[in-house]
Amino acid sequence: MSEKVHFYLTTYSQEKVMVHEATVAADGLSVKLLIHGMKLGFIHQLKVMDITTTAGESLLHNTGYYTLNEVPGGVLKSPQMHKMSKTGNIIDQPKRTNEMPLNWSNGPKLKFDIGTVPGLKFDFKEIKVKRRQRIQFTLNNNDDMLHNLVIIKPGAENADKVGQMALELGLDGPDMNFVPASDLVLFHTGIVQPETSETIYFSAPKEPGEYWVLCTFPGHSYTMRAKLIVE
Ligand SMILES: [Cu+2]
Repeated sequence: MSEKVHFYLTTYSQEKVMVHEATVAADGLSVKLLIHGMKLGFIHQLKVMDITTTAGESLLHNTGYYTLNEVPGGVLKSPQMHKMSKTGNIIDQPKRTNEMPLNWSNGPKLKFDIGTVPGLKFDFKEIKVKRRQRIQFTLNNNDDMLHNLVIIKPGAENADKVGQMALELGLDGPDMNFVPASDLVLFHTGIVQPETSETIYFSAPKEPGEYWVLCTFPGHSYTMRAKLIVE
């Protein structure tokens, strides 16, 4: 049965979800998982790798399946704005603009199609634009990890700082797309699943400078870094 179900899934739509936290019970007999990305109606496969008993015996069955039919009191897919996080904070992300602003009657001046490459990198090192230009940015996630794209103010220390702030979001991280509410952040996408894309719209800053383009997904910001050069 499971084999058939799995085949169905691979045929139609398969996505990876992220185990954000795993807490082992005091008696060692169960584990509580905090998972980001589960979808209603989907069958979720869980494969437990390399776990042994204290005596060194491995698991008899290391694969399980779970169909998500409902989430009691939960929210399944994050709307863009005004959502409650797990710790009860209101999430408001006004710097994520997925619709072209209505007053851009001539459309964007520049369109960029950006990709990701394995090894936690964007597929570009720098992009040059002119100040105040209307820009359309599409992040295509071509590898098998979760990524976002965050444009922040210039300054090497600021890239480190925003990466650190994203880590410190803790439990609220996934709900906030790992984007901290900070003045250093100018524009951003949400979390982009593997093999999907997201488009954002923004006007280039009026101050020339070398702005950072980061992925602030935990652990990515040190290598997933590029520049938006505003001339
Ligand atoms: Cu990333």
